[in-house]
Amino acid sequence: MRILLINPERVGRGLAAVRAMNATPLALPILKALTPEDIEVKIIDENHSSIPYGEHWDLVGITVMHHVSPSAIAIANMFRSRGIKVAFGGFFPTLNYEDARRHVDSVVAGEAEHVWNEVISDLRRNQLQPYYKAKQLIDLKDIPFIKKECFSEKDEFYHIETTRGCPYDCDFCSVTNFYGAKFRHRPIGHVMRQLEELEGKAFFFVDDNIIGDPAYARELFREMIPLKIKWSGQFSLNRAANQEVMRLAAESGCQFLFTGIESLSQDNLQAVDKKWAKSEKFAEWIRMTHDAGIGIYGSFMFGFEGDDKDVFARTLAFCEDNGIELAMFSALFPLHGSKFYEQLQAEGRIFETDVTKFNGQHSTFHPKNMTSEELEDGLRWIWNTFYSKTSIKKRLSRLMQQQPAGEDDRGVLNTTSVLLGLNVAFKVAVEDF
Ligand code: B12
Ligand code: SF4
Repeated sequence: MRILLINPERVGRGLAAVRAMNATPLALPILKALTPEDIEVKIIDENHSSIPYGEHWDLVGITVMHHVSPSAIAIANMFRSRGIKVAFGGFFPTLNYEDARRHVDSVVAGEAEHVWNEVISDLRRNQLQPYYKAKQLIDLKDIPFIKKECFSEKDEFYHIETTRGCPYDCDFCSVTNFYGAKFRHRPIGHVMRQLEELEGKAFFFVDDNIIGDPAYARELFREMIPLKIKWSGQFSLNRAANQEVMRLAAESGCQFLFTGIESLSQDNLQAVDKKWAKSEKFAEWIRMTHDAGIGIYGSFMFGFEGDDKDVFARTLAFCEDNGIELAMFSALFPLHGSKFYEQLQAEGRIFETDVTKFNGQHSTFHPKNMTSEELEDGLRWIWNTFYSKTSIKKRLSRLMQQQPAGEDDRGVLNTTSVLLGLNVAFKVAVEDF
């Protein structure tokens, strides 16, 4: 038997940046690791390889976020028109089952670890069911060990996870709806074995908050120090105040952390239930992260109820004044499956019907204090200005003085090189904005 697993091509601008941060989405190597060895499994990330439509497959599995669902449906149609069975998994089919089920033979809702075996045995008997969903969230000791060969040689770094879920529940986010309110941990021994298997490249921890539980993180980072790896991940900026854990993160090889700062206005943050965020502390927490030797990849959103068209200039000044090395700027958008979506839908403010536009690059609903055009113009302006030569120099000068760009004796890039390289990749990517 042969199974093909697909990550559909990213939708929207900025493909150059995606290529610079190339990594196989973790769901697919997990599925491969869960599949019995007598079945051949091929993984295709459409961002880097073309889909082998001409070959025979017993099942095609596609991982689908909401905004890529039209192209995932087109891929499914191509295979199904040739009599090949298709299954969807991930956020789109789980949170939009009625929309998804019409286009596929099977929907695997929620986590795959406890149901993939059943999918395989039904497939062998030619009795694939239309819907699979595990009865409960898994114990993270059941995340399978993944052999290196399940990842692609083209990966710039490997995805890995230590926890699932998030201790918070912001209104605009769908993570808690999908993964539940419980913050779960993977046994540290399992994480270590996985890191050792994948040794040789840098890592990105896909956890929503790698320091969500500081006690667990402390123990994990201590264990990781002897591995001498380089890694990045995501955290909530308030954790920067815990200097012990930040120092251990740096010692264990952390180069930069992605963090959803979202807005500099406390009223905006309050309105979307981003409880932990204290805007008057942001500058101090960024400084503490830098003091630990870790770079900041900040994510900002625009179009909150309190945002007017001056918000872009204020945010740029904040990023430059605080030496934020890397940033992502998005139009706030109502993610399907979030409380914010329900609220805007009830108020009749969502005007966009094209789901591919729900990726942060477009205005999709009527903001209160600016027009949709002002939102899109402001967004284009801040991307271009932040990734201009002048701004890159200003923001990275501190880092470059501390540590010149370079690599270690195994050829792994140091923090300055990584952040400089990513700025250049984003600079190229924004040229088509
Ligand atoms: C890492 C990550 C990324 C990475 C990698 C993306 C990727 N394809 O993996 C990068 C940085 C590229 C990224 C980008 C974006 N992301 Co993102 N990302 C994540 C994050 C933090 C973790 C994903 C992950 O690897 N989890 C671990 C794996 C193991 O879990 P999983 O993917 O859910 O898979 C499990 C099940 O879902 C299931 N499953 C999944 N797929 C399949 C397929 C089949 C066939 C089967 C059977 C089962 C199955 O089995 C797996 C094991 O149990 C999630 C948040 C989260 N906690 O999930 C957001 C998330 C997926 N991203 C999101 C968004 C919106 C984006 C962006 C639009 C952000 C932006 N503004 O640019 C872009 C879009 C990129 C694109 N493709 O167009 C949203 C999607 C919401 C939605 N309803 O669709 C999420 C949920 C975050 C959120 N705040 O809600 N992202
Ligand atoms: S936005 Fe970030 S902090 Fe808020 S619930 Fe989602 S993952 Fe958690």
